[in-house]
Amino acid sequence: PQTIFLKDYAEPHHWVDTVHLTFKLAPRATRVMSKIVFKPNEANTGDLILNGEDLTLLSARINGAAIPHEQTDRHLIVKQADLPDGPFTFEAEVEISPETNTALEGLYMSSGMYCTQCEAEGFRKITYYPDRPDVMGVFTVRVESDLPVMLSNGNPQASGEGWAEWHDPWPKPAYLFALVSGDLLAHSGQFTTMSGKTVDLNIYVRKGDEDKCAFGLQALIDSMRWDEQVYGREYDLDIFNIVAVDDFNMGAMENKGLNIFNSSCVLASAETSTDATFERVEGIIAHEYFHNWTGNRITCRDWFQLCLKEGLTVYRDQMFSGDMRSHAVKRIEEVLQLRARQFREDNGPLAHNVRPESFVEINNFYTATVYEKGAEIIGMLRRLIGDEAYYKGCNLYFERHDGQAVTIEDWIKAFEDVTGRDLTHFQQWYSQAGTPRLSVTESWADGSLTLTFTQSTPPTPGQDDKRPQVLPIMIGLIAPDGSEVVPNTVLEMTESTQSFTFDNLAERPVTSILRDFSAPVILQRDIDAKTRAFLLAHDTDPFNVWEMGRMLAKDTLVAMITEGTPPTTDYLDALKTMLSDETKDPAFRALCLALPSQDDIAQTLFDAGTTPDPMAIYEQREELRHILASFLQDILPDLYDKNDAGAFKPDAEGSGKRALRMAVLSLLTLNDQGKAAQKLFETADNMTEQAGALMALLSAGIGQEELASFYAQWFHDRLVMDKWFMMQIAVAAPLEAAHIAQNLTHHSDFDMKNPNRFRAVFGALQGNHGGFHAPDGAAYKLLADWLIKLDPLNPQTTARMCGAFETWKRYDADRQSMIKDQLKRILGTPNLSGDTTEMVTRILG
Ligand code: DPP
Ligand code: ZN
Repeated sequence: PQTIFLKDYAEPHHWVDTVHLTFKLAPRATRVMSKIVFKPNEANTGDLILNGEDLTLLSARINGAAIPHEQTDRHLIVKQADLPDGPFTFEAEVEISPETNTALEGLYMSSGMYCTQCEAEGFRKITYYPDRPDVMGVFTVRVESDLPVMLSNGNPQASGEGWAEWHDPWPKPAYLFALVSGDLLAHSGQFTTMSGKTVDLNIYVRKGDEDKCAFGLQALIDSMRWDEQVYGREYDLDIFNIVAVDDFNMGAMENKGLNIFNSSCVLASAETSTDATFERVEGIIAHEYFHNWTGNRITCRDWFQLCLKEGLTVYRDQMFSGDMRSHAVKRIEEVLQLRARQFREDNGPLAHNVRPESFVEINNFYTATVYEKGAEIIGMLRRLIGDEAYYKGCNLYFERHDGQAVTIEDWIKAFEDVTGRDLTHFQQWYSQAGTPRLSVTESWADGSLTLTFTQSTPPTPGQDDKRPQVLPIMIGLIAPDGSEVVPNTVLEMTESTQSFTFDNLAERPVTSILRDFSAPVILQRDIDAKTRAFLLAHDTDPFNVWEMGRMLAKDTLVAMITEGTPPTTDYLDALKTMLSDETKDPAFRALCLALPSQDDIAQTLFDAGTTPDPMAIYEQREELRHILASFLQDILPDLYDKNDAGAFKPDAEGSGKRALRMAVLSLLTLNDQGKAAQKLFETADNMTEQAGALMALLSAGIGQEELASFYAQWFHDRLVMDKWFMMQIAVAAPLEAAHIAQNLTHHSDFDMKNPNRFRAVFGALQGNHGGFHAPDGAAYKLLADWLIKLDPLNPQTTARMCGAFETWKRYDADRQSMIKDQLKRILGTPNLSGDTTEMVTRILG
């Protein structure tokens, strides 16, 4: 495999004008006829270089005549000397086999339907083409199929018995191409845009799923309206189609006018989907829709710029979800995710820049760093320049680059131009990996408070010396009586050490630092118990209130694990007060009740210089759950009853109540031998509560009967079955997890070719920290066995799942050596894919 470098970027030798494609669909012998009008790039002339993989070439012509060409297993090349002067038409016919395409990249089949996934480099498995995002063409597509529904990008142009033609007027790179054909039903609606155009909306699904589309359709309509109201962006075709596909490597894909979704990210119904699923569906529908402007109308020059569209689009979908639900709750959930996935990545061997400088397989860079840290950068930019300049800059970017394939520099330049600021230093967020550590000291004299911040970023692979980053640090100052004397203020830190002074203060205030988590850093603050309790009670920033509670919970667990110290009454009382405070949003209280994850505690211990012992972490966390259940026993039943949300509605209010109710139930089950949970399991009319009850029972070591009846009730529903697989592994005791997972791989409903099912089992296993790191190494071996089996079928999903091992250097010598052995065994597998080779090599370091 070859390493590709950002610094080597060169424009293509040829641009594309128009593309005509005809697909004669057949499971093992699909014919693809292409007719592409090329024009030479006068700025960089040379051979015609087309990508193509796994294609059988039947014919190739230029301007109607056969041509001399070279063919490798990756390219078709026509020498410059053999090309006509000026524009020319290239025509080819190839044969491909969608039915045997298990990699789910290019054109493939899923449950009897044809579908495509072309991002990043899948189009080259469909036909010969300059498969790079800076080459944009106008596509016209004819589909010939035995199946009734035939879809492609753009607007429908003509159709007849067994064929349909689509035309997309907007030039696009090949990665946004899509085609679907199947025996599908549409759930339809309409949207009238800000300029009064009517757009037809369809969600296409397999028969039997049509009653799970209403929520997704509403989310689409809400997204379309939001992008008009907030960013002034209107939709630009007559039709917008979404298709649900069961076998899909990612969550969803933003193909122009034809989004393709993993069915788990679009289908939703009260009976089969949890509130978390509803929230995810809403967020992903928005995400893919928002790509229409940030990604499609303006795309990436090359794949190193992936964060240009992903970071920005994640930021946009986060803002949307906050507007639809609660910004405070959403922000806490984002930070939990960021810490669990991105900080974890930044702290290990896979750390990389938000804009990487080299890769072997771009599919390996669809990461938390590119997506979530990429989104944090946009949020910081907005905080630094303010809302008005942010939207002005976005507008300038949209106007200036519409129809272009651009870079991070182009994005930043728009904000420099509207603000007159030099953002060179800020832009370093894209080119320096690692999570900054931020510490702070305070000094007080004569009515002046001085905050002195120090930042440093630990080395990451290939980057030993780090420079200070630009940090927007939002703070507030609170007087001893609880009144806020300095409201939200953004301090702009640019140096390694920097002080900020606040004068004319009557009394020494308490400082609330890094409000709303205004920068993606690890804040190291020595804070005494009194100050923490004060902030817990008086801070006006909900994020920091939660954060204080979080720190208390973490300190409690760390003390239990390392010193055997029982929880302090400070912590227990604070939690009780918080839970009983009915002025606080139930969703927020649920987040406060949730304990830090085992993985989070492991990283915390490691950062503090202690080798984490996964068994001790598991046991002490369980012990704390029991202590909480007993300490809170007076209030739990009442909290449980009061937060019955009644008839199911997947909105913020209902889901907040259910979240709190389920968190309470999990503890209550430790007190009542499962009575309340068993009752709820039987009577619940929605999956949130049914699954919540089952999880509460399983977490308490009971519930096997309910698990069996859950199967009997839901075995016909593949998405609920994913939950059934996942739940029992996720909460298994450490010494049983690998065994349960292994047994489930023999279950007749296990199908390794379906990424959702594979992830249900092995994602749950790696997510069960104690189980994954059980002392016998059984889980390491089991995962490695299955990664080796999956790799020849689906390299992309295999490579991504290797991330389970990325934290291996945290642990003791025994575990390190067991993991290393498994990684080496994977790496030693004959014909291992480039995807997996790159990941394992990087993890081994
Ligand atoms: N479909 C993936 C996403 O939307 C990749 N573009 O993030
Ligand atoms: Zn995206």
